[in-house]
Amino acid sequence: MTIKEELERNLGGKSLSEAGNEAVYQALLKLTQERLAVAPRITGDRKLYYVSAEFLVGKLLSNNLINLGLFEEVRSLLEAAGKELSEIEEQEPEPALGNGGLGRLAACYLDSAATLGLPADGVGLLYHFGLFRQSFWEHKQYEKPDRWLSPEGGFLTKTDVSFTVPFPGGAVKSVMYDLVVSGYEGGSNRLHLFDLESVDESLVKNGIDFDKKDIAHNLTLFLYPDDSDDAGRLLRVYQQYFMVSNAAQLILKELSGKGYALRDLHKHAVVQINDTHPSMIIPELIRLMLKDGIHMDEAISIVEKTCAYTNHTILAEALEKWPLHYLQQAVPELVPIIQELDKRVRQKFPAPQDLEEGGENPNEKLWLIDSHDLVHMANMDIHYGFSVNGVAALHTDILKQAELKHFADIYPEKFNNKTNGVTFRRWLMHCNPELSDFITGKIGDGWKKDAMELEKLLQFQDDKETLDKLLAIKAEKKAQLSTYMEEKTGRGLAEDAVFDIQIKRLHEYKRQQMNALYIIWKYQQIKAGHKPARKITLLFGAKAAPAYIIAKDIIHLILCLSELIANDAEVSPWLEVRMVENYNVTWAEKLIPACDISEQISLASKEASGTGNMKFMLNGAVTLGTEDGANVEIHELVGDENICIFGKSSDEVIHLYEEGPERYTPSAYYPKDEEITGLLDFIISPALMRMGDPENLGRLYRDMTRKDWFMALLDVKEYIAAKERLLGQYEDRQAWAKRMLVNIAKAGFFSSDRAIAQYNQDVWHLK
Ligand code: 26V
Repeated sequence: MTIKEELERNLGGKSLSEAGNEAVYQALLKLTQERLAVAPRITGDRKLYYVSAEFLVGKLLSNNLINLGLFEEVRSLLEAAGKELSEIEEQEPEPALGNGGLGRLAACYLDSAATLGLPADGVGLLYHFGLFRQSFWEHKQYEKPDRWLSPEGGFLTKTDVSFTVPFPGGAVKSVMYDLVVSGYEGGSNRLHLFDLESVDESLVKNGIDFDKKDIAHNLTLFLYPDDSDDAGRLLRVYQQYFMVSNAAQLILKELSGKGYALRDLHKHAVVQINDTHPSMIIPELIRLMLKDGIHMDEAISIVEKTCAYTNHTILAEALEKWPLHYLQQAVPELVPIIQELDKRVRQKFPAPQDLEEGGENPNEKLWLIDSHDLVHMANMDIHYGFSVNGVAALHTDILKQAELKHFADIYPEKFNNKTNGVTFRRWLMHCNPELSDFITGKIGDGWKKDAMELEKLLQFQDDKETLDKLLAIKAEKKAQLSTYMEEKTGRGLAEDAVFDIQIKRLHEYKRQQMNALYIIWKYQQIKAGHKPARKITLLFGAKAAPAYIIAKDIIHLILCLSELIANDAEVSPWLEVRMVENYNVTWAEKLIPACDISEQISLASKEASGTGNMKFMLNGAVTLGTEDGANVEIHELVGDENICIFGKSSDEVIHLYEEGPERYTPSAYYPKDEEITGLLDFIISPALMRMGDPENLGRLYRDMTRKDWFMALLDVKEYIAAKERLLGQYEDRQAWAKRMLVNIAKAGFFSSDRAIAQYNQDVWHLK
């Protein structure tokens, strides 16, 4: 049967052109599911379990079609029937099972592991509600629950695997659901998502509120439940334990299913702990081994050889530390094990004998449990895992030389870097088939399996025809984005504007507020008669954590500026600011291919890697960024000519923090620096205060002029100058197209296939 016949059969005999989009989506889903069901399972003697609280997989239909080799054919069949795949995809709910970079990385890594034929399953939780759905009202963010599960289950399959997880209030049972992860023209692995058998969605009443204490019914309702109170934080511990207990039981079940002894665990399984959310898998595996008669010494030594840890941030507030009494309440059976693990560390690294009462104990930072009875999850991972990695060269250096220096000094052999990567199947082939086809036309399709082949494009860097075509494709993607915006918001975009895009979680360290200061500056310039060479369109996409007040104030500022400018007849022909509502993977897939300038402006040292920066580069955007995270490696690869770097270095920033709060103070700029003062005062100007809420704008103004914890004022002038320089360069269209080409050609290093191959070679040793 041809694909066309199969689809028509799935449509009950109707043709593709007769059927509606929903019916076509169901027909494609069925076709894809049937293919996935028979995709050969990747097997091997040694298997990776990638345990993560987040898997931000995004919509799955196109990705599966690509990996099954059906994408081209389906795309042209639909076209012939007068339909577009992107419209059909609108029918698919997006599983938002993650916050941002960390979760999206996990999804890219599963794709690459399957593509490379490595036996690697993901293990996580089946949240009934993904990251909240964001809406804007009166220029403010509101959150609503995002129920993404469809009654038919979509790509999810319920399995008959179930485990019992002990909690003090009584044991609960799990149900395992599977997503097939198909590799590109390869075999398949699984993403195992555990649900609570007794979960009850009716607990969710007002907005995203629910009874946080009813864990027998709420454990898998939400990704990152609000943790602003004790009950919320305790729920996180319960949730994490539910995840790791299921993961550990699954691992041991598969081990014995293959006929291997428990004490050979480390030979046949490797556990990658993705940030500290799954860290309790260490004591849980030990607990299960003790129950099976293995002694503590041996259990510890087996687990040490099985577990590896990835660190994704140096932000202190994101490094998990749980009060011991929470653990006593939620996971009492793990507490004696954690105490034993801590005791062994203390024996090796005791407090100095002559330590005076209240004196500083230099070894305390190595301990699992500190003197305030806080359990440092990362410390457990580092002592009792065999590998610790950062996610970009600079990040790993900072871990080794500063944040985790005390550990790197005692375990130098454990530390390694694995610069992040992204899957080119989703972030080029799927989201930008025009560019993808063009590249293939130029250099063949070898790059799809070996991304380094993209370098072959360099031979065309002075070829006018190639450069013109690159500009034409960018223009086409901008037009498509404009159409999509028009459909979603009723307002399209000026297609000949330069598109400057900042999309990422809203956080002060990512400095969306610094971009807002640029907007104010540009607004004032235009008002003063200095018009730019062409219109500048600044696009934002970002969700702020519901309890993160300043982040929400920054959204408020951006939305107020957006309206102020739109209503100003003098400025609006030259400047436009748009913030998309409910930014998610689907939005990213539309925005990234249309981007000219990629905003990567974090305070140096704070962005562990970034992965958006890689996706933008791959789609021919030029990075405007600080020397931070993977920007450093992008800079090295493309050279000074093809990136725009500004701002203080990570060394300088770290130095400023070390010197204490008096070292950096916004009072050095406000009100001393006239230009900066004019930008900050604008936040509370009558025009803006009328537009917005004085409470939010006033609070943000006070924060930025008195605290500015992430030092936006430190770099803002250099930032404005750098952006102006880049905008100037944009006007030489041929020279710009060459920059685009070099960025695309040099992006091969950032393929997640490369990253996964390195993890396998250095850490996992799967094949
Ligand atoms: C921390 C917290 C803190 C409490 C609120 C909920 C929450 C959720 C997640 C986290 C961990 C954040 C770590 C993270 O997402 N890091 C990002 O990881 C990306 C992939 O490695 C990397 O590209 C980004 O630079 C890094 O910020």
